[in-house]
Amino acid sequence: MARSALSRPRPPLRALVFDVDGTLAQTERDGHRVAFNLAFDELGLGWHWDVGLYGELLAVAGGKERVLHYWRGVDPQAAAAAGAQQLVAEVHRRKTAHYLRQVDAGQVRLRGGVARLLRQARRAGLALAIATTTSEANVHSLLRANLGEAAQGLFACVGAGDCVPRKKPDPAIYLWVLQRLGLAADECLAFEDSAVGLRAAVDAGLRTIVTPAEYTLQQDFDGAWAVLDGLGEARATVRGRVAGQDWSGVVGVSQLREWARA
Ligand code: XBP
Ligand code: MG
Repeated sequence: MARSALSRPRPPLRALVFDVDGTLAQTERDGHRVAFNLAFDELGLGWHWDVGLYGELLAVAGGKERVLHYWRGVDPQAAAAAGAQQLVAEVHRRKTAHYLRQVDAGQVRLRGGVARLLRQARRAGLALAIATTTSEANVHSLLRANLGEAAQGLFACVGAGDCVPRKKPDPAIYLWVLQRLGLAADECLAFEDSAVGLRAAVDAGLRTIVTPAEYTLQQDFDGAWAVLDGLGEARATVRGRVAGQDWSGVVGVSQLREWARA
């Protein structure tokens, strides 16, 4: 009798797919938020996103979408007027330039264990990919500033920003990445930091490891395969829950292969 899909063994792990903001680095509070405020000041908009307000606005993924959402809240008429989209685009262009300057100056560092795991995964023959809402230029700068020119060759595929029409929590960016990789969801693991990102990854069928970031610590990660403090380093193990069980250690390739098979 043919085996049912339910009893079919899971295929071996082939790729790791990483979110960027919050997952690779804590970019939001002191990076993107500051850059948005500089752009608002330059354009004389009289807007300021403080730390608390920005945390609420992060519910809307995508910088342009976040600006428009905020504008609709403070001045719905102006936000609906002709030319509103151009202003949003100009805010975002300036904001991106400010953010890139910070990243290129080395002010945004990768989270602990990220560089180690990326290198270890490549050495072990796993493909690496990015699935993010942020703009593609931000991703390349962050990787180059932290990993040097070698970053170029590390990733098989970078899914970013407007390469799909709908941003997270829609699964489109993860489905785009899977298609580019030519892999099925059960051959990959995703890494996310937020409930919005987790939704996107899970709806694309990916088993997901969540490492909450400064803005997402209190969120609900129902549906995650694992929720961990971070990825860990040799002398800095992390703790968390994996498949409903307590776990502590350092996230490495052999551990990920085991989790992917489970
Ligand atoms: C996070 C986002 C982004 C950033 C800002 O993306 O939602 O909008 O806050 O970047 P992710 P942009 O967690 O998916 O990496 O202004 O370039 O959108
Ligand atoms: Mg994120």
